[in-house]
Amino acid sequence: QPPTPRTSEDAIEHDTPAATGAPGGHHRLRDWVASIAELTGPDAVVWCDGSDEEYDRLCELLVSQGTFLRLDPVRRPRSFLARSTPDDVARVESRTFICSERASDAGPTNNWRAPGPMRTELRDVFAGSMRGRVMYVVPFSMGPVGSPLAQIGVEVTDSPYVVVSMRTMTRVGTRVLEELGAEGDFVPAVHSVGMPLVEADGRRREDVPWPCNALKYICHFPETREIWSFGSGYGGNALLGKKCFALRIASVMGRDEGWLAEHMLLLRLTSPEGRAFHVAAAFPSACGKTNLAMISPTVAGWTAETIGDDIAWMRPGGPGTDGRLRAINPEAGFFGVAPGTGESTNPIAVAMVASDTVFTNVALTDDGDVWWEGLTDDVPAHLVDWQGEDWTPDAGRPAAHPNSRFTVRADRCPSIADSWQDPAGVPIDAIVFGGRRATNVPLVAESYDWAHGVLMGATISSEQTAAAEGTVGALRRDPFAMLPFCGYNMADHWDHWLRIGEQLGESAPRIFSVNWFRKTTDGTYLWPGFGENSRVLAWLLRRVDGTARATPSPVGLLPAPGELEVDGLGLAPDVVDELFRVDPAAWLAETDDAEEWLGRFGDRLPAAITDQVVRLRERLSAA
Ligand code: GTP
Ligand code: SPV
Ligand code: MN
Repeated sequence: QPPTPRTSEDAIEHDTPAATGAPGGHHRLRDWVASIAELTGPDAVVWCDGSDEEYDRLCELLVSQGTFLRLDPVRRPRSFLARSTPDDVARVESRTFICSERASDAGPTNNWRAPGPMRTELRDVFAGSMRGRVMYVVPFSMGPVGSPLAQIGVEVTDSPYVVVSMRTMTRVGTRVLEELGAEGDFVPAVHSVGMPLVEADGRRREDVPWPCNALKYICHFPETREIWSFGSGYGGNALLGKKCFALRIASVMGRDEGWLAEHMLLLRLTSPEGRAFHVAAAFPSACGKTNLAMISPTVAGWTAETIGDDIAWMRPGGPGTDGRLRAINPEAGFFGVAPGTGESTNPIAVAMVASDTVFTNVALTDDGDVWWEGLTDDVPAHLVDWQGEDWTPDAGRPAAHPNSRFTVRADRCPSIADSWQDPAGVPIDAIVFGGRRATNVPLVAESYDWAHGVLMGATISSEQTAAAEGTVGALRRDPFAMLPFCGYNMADHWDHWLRIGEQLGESAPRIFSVNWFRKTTDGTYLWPGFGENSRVLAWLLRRVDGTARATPSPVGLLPAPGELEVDGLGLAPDVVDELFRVDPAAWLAETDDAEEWLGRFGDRLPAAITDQVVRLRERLSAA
């Protein structure tokens, strides 16, 4: 049912919007919210309390507006399907800007814009952008409320879809305002879908199920720690606690304050002897973080528990602690890729989304449930695809968008660790870097030392996925899996890592590289992946506890013959050889390419990285 049409007089009456649920104490927060309302001109301002009632009410509203379709309450309780417009399905890296005072602080891998002109441009696009809509104020905590590692943000948005998603993905509401008190610091984050319901001439227009704007801006001001996002309703563009705050802004905070904000999953593994390890792993978007975070180990005696699937904030322990690197998951939910998530690949995620989940851009079954490629082996004979069109298996196009997603609270995850909300974080034993590489990169390699590990992270390359706009399959460098997410000069980020390594000294985690995606010449994966990746984890954690052997190779330490448990996989010996084959000629070419790419950073490139490239070349030439 569309909203009741109103007249221009109504809009004028609402120019000083009524504020519901406004807090008393924090004047800076109240003044900022009032200034955004004045700029954007909503009908009303609603302060969100984060309650279940509020969540249910907004879901009902989304159903009545046609944004949400309620799924069958027996097959998929308390769950909804949203369909975006076809041009708002992924992050827009070309419209993502870092507006630091100096261009050199954004570095060659970010789109830089001067803050002054960008502010002027943003004032123009945001002026009146919420007319006819409600502006929601969403106070949120990244990290357990009150944890010394947590940070607070406030997102104002004209999208109820964003409010319910933020409620799932972060800790929202009154308890956050209490924590903020009267003077607490917060990151201000402004979001508008950019489709006012009152035109400039005062005429009211009807809303659409997925409002957005062809013009998009995802802007970050690192010095003032502000976020402005316009024109998109999609996850990474609109849920501003996630990539915008927890990575781009937080990486700058971490640089200034001595900690790390990384695009990493967090996993707790327990060995057959009962020793617990914690692994942090960085893979580019849609390269397997959620899957690894929810792994069901196939190696006898090992168990795995999930702590986070996308972002880790890590800090060297302060005085009074053991001095190790401690990590929290700043999020409270999972925004995961649906396609490829099935009973055989990720049964934990399948169980996790059995209820209480919002699905975006997946297909709808005839009995009111959801489906996507890879959910089941047999394909339903009829579906409604992600664009709302009839679909049959011979349609010649996927039923679910390749970047379709589920949004669900972390506590719905059957493998969630008891310690996932530990305010002190968990101590990290191993850091893993990976990408999607059909050739060259071995299944697993251990770095020779911390600086070599930083080179491994700095030179991650991966075939482009559907998680951002661009040509799927094209090879691109994605250092630390942070190419689209580092809020400052990437070379300074490596320098920051080198310093943290020095600070950690003997207690530093070991660093490894992995690649689950190596292929045969005819294009099939050499490694079974998913649960079998536990075999690789078991080896690398055995390295941490000093019980597994390795052999040197030019690119790192590889499992010594027989040390990687491959029994029962039915892999031919030449497949295992191929998984670990390091072709010096191909690697020298790869190193040329990496060096040329590193050259873009000029004299910001840390000397230790240049030195590591020299050593890599020496090892390759000697091979
Ligand atoms: P973002 O949420 O975009 O950051 O993605 P992610 O890194 O969490 O990736 P995710 O775990 O959702 O996996 C993305 C795609 O890779 C899915 O289609 C998975 O099925 C597939 N995938 C994950 N792990 C493996 C693996 O070990 N082997 C193979 N072949 N595919 C995998
Ligand atoms: C990614 O692209 O890395 C994601 C999805 O995790 S988004 O939240 O859109 O960034
Ligand atoms: Mn991600």
